[in-house]
Amino acid sequence: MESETTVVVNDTDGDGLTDAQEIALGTDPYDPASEFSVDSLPLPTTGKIQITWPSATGIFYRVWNGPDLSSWAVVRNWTNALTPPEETIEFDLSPSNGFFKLEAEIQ
Ligand SMILES: [Ca+2]
Repeated sequence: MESETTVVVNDTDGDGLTDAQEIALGTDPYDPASEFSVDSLPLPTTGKIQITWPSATGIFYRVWNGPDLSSWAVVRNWTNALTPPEETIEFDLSPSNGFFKLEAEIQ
């Protein structure tokens, strides 16, 4: 059994996040393919783009959007995980929605 200190500092799967960070984010600390990342999927028939990321209860998320990598605007302010283990939101597909970034915070 791992001690709390071991969980806090170990990166068992070697993906750059500690086991404690992965447990908090809802990813698997033993699987390097289980990562905190954002997937986007254009939905041509609806004219929208779907943004999906892994989520966990107790974690708050904020979503940003911008036409380039230097101009950002908040499109969803800090919100607790609504549908863990995954969150999905949709936006209109337009040139001004070129890039998205996601922040996660344990509060
Ligand atoms: Ca890890």
